[in-house]
Amino acid sequence: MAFAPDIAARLEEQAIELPSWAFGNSGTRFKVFGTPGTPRDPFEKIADAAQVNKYTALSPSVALHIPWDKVDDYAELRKHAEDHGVALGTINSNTFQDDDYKLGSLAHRDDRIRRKAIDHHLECIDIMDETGSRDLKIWLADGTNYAGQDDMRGRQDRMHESLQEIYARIGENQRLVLEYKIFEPAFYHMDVPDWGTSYAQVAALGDRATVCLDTGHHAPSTNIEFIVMQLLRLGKLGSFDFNSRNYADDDLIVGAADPFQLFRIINEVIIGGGYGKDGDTAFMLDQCHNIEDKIPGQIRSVLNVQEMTARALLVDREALEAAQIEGDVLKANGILMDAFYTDVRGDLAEWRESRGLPADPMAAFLASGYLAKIAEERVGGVQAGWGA
Ligand code: PSV
Ligand code: MN
Ligand code: MN
Repeated sequence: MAFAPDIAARLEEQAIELPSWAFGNSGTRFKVFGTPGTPRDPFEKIADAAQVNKYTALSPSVALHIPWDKVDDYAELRKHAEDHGVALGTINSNTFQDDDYKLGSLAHRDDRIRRKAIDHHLECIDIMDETGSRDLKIWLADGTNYAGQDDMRGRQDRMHESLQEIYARIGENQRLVLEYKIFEPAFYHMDVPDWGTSYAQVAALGDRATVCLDTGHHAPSTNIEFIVMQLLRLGKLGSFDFNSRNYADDDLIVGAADPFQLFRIINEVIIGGGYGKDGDTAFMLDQCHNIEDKIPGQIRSVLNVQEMTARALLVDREALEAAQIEGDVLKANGILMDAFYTDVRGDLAEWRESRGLPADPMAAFLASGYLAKIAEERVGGVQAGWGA
């Protein structure tokens, strides 16, 4: 049985941005395992990311991380991406790998260091103007390790002032997206630990400032779909960083640890109007592939998101609402579970073929010989920003 035409059409609206850093080698503090053919520069990362889109048509853009993806000529990088059938997407800033930022960046007490961190973000916006990117994504490592180490309120106030200066430079068609994270690298408090803090900070800036929800950045057992609902309700869910976690910020393949949670999250995005061409919520991946091949890892990831999106689109909304009005708890829950338990893999294969895509993108990519080709051509690939 093929998808109903309305569902088939809605699936076409799916776009999942890939992180450039997923294509570099990464690892843990214990070891970084290299992969043959790892990209040596941003141009090669984009070429690899374009492979994912080529076989799935799900990932039309690539996020960059500055300075990891710094180049002399961004117009050239943009052209290179377009030649490979993808666009340059979100620009991620980085104020966590410089000695100056040991005690913070945008929230730092020292004017000089705050200035340096603000200037880095202004530079990122200049880059966005050249790459045609809409979003500046800010994730801050700022925080403290010990009670009493610093005045938490003062840090919040300084961060607000810094963000205001950055926001003032954000263009009419651009957005500032502030990501939160419960802990790490700071272990006593983070300056943006949760959605409420991120919301309070972006709400104080204006309409073009929103929240980024990274699925790996919560305490265990947090009801993430509730946060999704609330941020959409408030018009502030700018983007997702999708990944899976079992323990901390694991950055594993999205949908690997808990596909049901991914289904519930996407279900709330659809209900809240964040999905597809009418929605303002960007789907992105934020993952690292420590032991698996990177391109296949990304292919698996976007297919997982597509699969849970298809299942969430299948929810019988009318029947669900009727059951809710009746107060029929088990019926309502059953309707949702019916959609979740539907095996959509055959229908998705058919959907792809009808659009000139391979029914099995992973098999088609593996058969293409691309991995062997890059392994031969590229020597000395780079480490992503993460790892040892
Ligand atoms: C650090 O936790 C992090 O994984 C954040 O999720 C950012 O999005 C990402 O790094 C890239 O800066
Ligand atoms: Mn993230
Ligand atoms: Mn993270």
